[in-house]
Amino acid sequence: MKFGTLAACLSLALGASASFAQTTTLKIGYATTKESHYGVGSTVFCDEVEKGTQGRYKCQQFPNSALGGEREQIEAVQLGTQDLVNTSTGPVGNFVPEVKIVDIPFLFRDYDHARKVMDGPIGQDILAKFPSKGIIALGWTENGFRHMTNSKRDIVKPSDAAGLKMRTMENKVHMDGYRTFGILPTPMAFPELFGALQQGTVDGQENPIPVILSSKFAQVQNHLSLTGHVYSPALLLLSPKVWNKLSDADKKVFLEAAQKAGAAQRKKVNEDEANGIAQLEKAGMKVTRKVDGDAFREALKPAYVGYAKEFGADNIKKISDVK
Ligand code: EAX
Repeated sequence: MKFGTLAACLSLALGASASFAQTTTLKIGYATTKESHYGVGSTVFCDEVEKGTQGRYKCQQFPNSALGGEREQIEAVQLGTQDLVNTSTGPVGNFVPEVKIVDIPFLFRDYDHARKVMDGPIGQDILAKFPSKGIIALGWTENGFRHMTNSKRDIVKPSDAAGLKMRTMENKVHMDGYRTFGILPTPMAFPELFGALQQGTVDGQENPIPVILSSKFAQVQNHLSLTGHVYSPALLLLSPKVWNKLSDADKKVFLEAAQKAGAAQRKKVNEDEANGIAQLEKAGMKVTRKVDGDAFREALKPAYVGYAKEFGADNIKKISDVK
């Protein structure tokens, strides 16, 4: 074959391969529905990555805990058998202990305070702790302020919650705090929760309005108390197996996509907070709006002694002092 013909064939072949660039499909999982705050955030992330990589990276979404509970999915991301998870910090402290400080009850005043901490040096420093544990934290998304639901009674003060068997996340910081309210904490993976509430294996649970809404807990719980006892951050976690193959330009695309996902997820949380309580009331839940927050904070004091020992009183103060 003449040199000229060979060169022409080669350039054709190269041109063809460039236009049929390899498409990688990323598996992303989360606990709730595609229409929920996690679904909104995950969809924005996926759309931005596909756009920013000219289609070289696409997502396949697995909502509704299709890939298992959050702990299971985090393990799969660490192992590389799952590419991404959009997860609450609930079980994350078992992988990256530095995360646990943000799970302390009544640590955050409101959404503005929480978002400022996560987006500021404290929150960003926590993200930097993940790579050494075999996980890439692309950014903070959001689950929301957690409220208590149960099938037995209104909860206004801790003594109303005392004796209730409440499902909790697999999170020692939460469980130590809830015990001071007299609650009997029962750690359980999220996929088992609806059934446990339906069968009465547990009396109640605690979750943000967006989760209570999208998981239709009004079907199995008739009391909602707006305790707001914990701010539940969430994270977009990526497998290092994917990250290490990315060009610097694609890494930037992934990080920017995570920022946009976090903003979209927070916006959906705002919307659910604004409209969700009325929807839950309409669905039959009796809502206690006036909760004695001071009584809960007072009850929590013994747990704070343990938190100060574990995380350092100064580090806790650094978070509460963020204005
Ligand atoms: O992240 O397990 C929980 O209660 C979480 O809030 C839920 O899976 C959403």
